[in-house]
Amino acid sequence: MEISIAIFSVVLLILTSAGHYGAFLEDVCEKDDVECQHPNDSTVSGHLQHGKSSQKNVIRRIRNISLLQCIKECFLTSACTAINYRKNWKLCDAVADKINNDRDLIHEDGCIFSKISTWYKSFAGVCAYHNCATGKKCVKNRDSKRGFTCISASLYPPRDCADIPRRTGSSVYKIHPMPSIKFDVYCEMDTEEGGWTVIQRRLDGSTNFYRGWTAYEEGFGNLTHNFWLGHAKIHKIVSTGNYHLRVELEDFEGNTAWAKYTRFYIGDVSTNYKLEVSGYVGTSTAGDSFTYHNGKMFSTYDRDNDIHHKNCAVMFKGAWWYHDCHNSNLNGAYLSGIISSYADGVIWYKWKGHYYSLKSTILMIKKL
Ligand SMILES: [Ca+2]
Repeated sequence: MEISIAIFSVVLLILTSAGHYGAFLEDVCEKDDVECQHPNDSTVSGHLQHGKSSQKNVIRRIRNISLLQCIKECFLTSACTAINYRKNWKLCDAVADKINNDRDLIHEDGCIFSKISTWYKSFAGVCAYHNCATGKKCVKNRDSKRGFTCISASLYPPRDCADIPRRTGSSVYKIHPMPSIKFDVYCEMDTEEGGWTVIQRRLDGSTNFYRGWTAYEEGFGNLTHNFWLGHAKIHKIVSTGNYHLRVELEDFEGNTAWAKYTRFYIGDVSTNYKLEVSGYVGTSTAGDSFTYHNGKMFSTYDRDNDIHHKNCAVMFKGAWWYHDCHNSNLNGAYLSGIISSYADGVIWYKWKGHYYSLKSTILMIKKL
């Protein structure tokens, strides 16, 4: 018995050490994941400082790129001197500060800091010695004498509110969820570190929310006041990554509450804009009145996609991802406080019950 275990161990040892090391790295590491490949890849020169970041003067934030792409983006961006790279989020900061002393860096678990001066310039190709003005980006251009041209910041535009610097404040901004698609949204920069894209807001009863399918699809209202952004736009935004949802509520006595979900997604028109919501955050103060609607299609008075034998949108004077029928009805009739009718106002059941119509609501989303 002991002999067979010994033989087995020897075979195992041979199998695991027989020259498979290189193949192992290739299997595990993504092609351009320099941190993973390092130090076996002799073409890489950069110095990586693990667990560090610079919080000063972040000039660009780029999502969903590799560490090597992040270094390259820094070379292409005028005034960039270093990067912060958060591997878990594939999040790249281009930093413009001169970091003379490593004591200027702060400790941040999971973040990699790297000075651009420790990398081969040739890595950036023809853009290695660009002289683009601040705020511009160098791009390869074979037709140009220099081999490159400088493009303005508007040509590498924000994909959502999280790409817009917080210091610019809450306001309406144009975002570009996909290269060929752009539209205006309201960005909330003051709540929970900012960067939130608002998809619904109700502040008073001056806007009618009892509208049909097409209105909810296209959106309505005024982005600086009461509005529904529109399913088509919401779908395009949430299709670009994983999104959080934050719900802000206020009653007529000045009390506020919020609820947060770590995943929010709506499908396209072929799914009737089916809702996917999960990950209710336990520290939320409003209670969970939305998970009930997970997996449900959207319904309006002229499009009944709920399982109730009647039309929930008509019964509760709203438009929502009704089931049988609702735990929340934030597009319901604006009825101002305590109501005698059943659940047809602006309702968040777990906070104020079925007989209280809220004063204000905000639904906003942010990419992870
Ligand atoms: Ca029905």
